[in-house]
Amino acid sequence: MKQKIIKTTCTRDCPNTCGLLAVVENNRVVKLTGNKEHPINEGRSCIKCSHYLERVYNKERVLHPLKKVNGKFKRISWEEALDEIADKMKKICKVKTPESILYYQGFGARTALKLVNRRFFNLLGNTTITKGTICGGTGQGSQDLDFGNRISHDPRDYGNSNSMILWGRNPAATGINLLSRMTNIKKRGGRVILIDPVNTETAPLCSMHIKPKAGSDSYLALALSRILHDEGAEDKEFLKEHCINYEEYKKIVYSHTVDEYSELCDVPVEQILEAAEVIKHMKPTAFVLGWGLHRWEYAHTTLRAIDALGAAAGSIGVSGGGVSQGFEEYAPYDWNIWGDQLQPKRRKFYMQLLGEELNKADPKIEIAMITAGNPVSMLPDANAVKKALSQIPFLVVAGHFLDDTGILADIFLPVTTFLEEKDIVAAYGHDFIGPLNQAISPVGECKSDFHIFMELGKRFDFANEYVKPLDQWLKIIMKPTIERGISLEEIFQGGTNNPEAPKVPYEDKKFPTPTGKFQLMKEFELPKGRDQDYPYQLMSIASREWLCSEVTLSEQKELLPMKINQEEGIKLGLKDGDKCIVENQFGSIECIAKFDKTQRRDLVVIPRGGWGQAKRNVNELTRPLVSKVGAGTPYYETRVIVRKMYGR
Ligand SMILES: Nc1nc2c(c(=O)[nH]1)N[C@H]1C(S)=C(S)[C@@H](COP(=O)(O)OP(=O)(O)OC[C@H]3O[C@@H](n4cnc5c(=O)[nH]c(N)nc54)[C@H](O)[C@@H]3O)O[C@H]1N2
Ligand SMILES: Nc1nc2c(c(=O)[nH]1)N[C@H]1C(S)=C(S)[C@@H](COP(=O)(O)OP(=O)(O)OC[C@H]3O[C@@H](n4cnc5c(=O)[nH]c(N)nc54)[C@H](O)[C@@H]3O)O[C@H]1N2
Ligand SMILES: [Mo]
Repeated sequence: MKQKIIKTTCTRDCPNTCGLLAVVENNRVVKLTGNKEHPINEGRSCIKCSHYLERVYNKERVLHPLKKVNGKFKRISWEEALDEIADKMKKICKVKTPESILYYQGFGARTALKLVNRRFFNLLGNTTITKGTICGGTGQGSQDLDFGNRISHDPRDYGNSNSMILWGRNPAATGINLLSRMTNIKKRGGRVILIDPVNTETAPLCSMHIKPKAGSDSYLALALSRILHDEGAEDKEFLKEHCINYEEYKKIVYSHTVDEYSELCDVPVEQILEAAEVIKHMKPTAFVLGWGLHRWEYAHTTLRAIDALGAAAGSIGVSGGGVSQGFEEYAPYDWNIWGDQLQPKRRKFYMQLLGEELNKADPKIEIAMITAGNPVSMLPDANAVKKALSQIPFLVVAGHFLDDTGILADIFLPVTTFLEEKDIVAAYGHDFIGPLNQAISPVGECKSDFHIFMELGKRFDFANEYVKPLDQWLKIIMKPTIERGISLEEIFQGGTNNPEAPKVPYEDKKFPTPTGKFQLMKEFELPKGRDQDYPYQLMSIASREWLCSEVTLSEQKELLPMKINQEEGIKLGLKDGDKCIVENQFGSIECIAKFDKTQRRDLVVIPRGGWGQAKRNVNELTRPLVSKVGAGTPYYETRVIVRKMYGR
């Protein structure tokens, strides 16, 4: 059998954005593996990749357009589907206002060509779009305050680190590219410390695991800085020469003793001292922050206290050091193509408050289109989101499966996977720009978002300026990168580093802040958490086995696991493996209790991403809220009670 090997890149919502090789026989991908030539993943790939073909060729995948008639989906043609969508949109624009049309773009895939999606709605008029983010906004917002711009170290630079502090990150599940770099630090005699309230799969891979009270890390960062200051081990030159607000920051650091901090973050003093020893003696220290840290209302205090600790530790602008959080995955593209400048005055809904925004909308939403997202499973207060989306007169969903959002659609449009597409993708975990060379033709009648929007665009009077061939749009969108000397051919042959990306950010100690200096935090406020009468903090974190809500129904036969400290479980009358109820003011779900002897007693852990259809949606319990900085989503500001289930 003749085989083809196609170089492509994973576009799934994950910081790794691995370079992959698709082995193709007879227009079918028979194997998907890591590409050894890719400088970041170097041939590695994760469990999600090895199972991805099961998703591409899954019998639950939708392969032709569907329309709901009398509550049941029936197959229709693309012509019918697109005509109906275009007619309804034109009518609403005429008899009401484009404001009654909502576009919601999820985080499913963030490739170059996706920029034309929102452009379509901007050309249509002052349609409603979303603001805020359900992923990394808080980290970006906070680091922008300190550094002027959030720029992270290239993962390859960890080859120069002598220690690493993984703070609220779970690379064993979410970050395959970090694992070998962690191992190499340990091999060189350095230490890798994990700071995470949860016992994750990453903990056994680290030299030490510190488990602070969830959401209280700013106290831990301040305690570490206080020890450095007490011992005269702070980076005096950097703090005095390259920072502003040093006196104010020092006052915050000295506002508590190490013992008081230890109590506030619930970490034994000995552990804080041990971590301080590593920061003092194993320089440079790379502080590597995850996304878990973001999901708190006051997450900026944590981020900013860690940035400041990085400054005190002498990590900033230093090879092998840094406080790295993430990368701008849209960096290589021309943002004008989104076309938001065409609609400067328009309504925007907070993504994370979608249920509430839809309920109070005036004018109300008549048509909504959702692409690459599953808001019913992934937004907080899922019950409210589901109810509000169900009430929209005409809902169009473009995706792969009839997930919790898909099943609400009036028209469902089946979309290709990245293996069926030509495109370009950048990452939020590194600076490498990767190609999507089309490996196979579309499965069934699926079409890419790009082709859907082009064909929809043909039906409108702005078609002339909107409808262009794919290669032409790619050239337009990639213009800034092409101007930096990179050709598209180079990208399609394997990819390239973003030429703008520094290997060691801020090596020149110049910061794009208004003062040109690193801005240390000068205020500190961390109010007491809410709902203290509910005993457990609910940590709804990423699962190692699956990605966000990309699961199928047949994989969701069991109830969600809920990890609880063994003694707490026994206190509640539970046995390991018992069914239980987890509930609060937002909802109630059934779970299977899984005992963990060493887990913190004040929290329970339930993986995110399950579907309500399978009684596995943890977001039926989460609080809809916007973080104080960066318009992020504080999913973990949620507390619950756990009850034994009787009589079932
Ligand atoms: N297998 C898999 N991979 C994924 C995903 C997935 O669902 N599954 N999701 C993808 C997405 S969308 C993203 S954004 C990334 C996320 O990547 P990560 O940030 O690595 O993963 P998370 O589970 O979101 O959070 C990491 C850890 O933060 C911890 N954490 C939460 N709150 C706190 C706190 O207050 N203090 C401290 N110190 N730690 C805290 C959690 O316990 C969790 O273990 O991964 C991507 N990759
Ligand atoms: N409780 C709780 N909830 C959370 C989080 C948490 O920590 N706790 N984390 C949050 C985070 S970090 C994130 S990023 C969000 C993710 O929230 P979403 O982006 O809504 O979730 P996904 O499950 O990634 O949904 C993406 C969907 O798009 C589809 N898809 C993939 N590629 C394409 C494409 O090219 N076109 C189209 N049309 N569809 C495509 C996929 O099949 C999938 O169904 O969830 C958030 N939700
Ligand atoms: Mo995310």
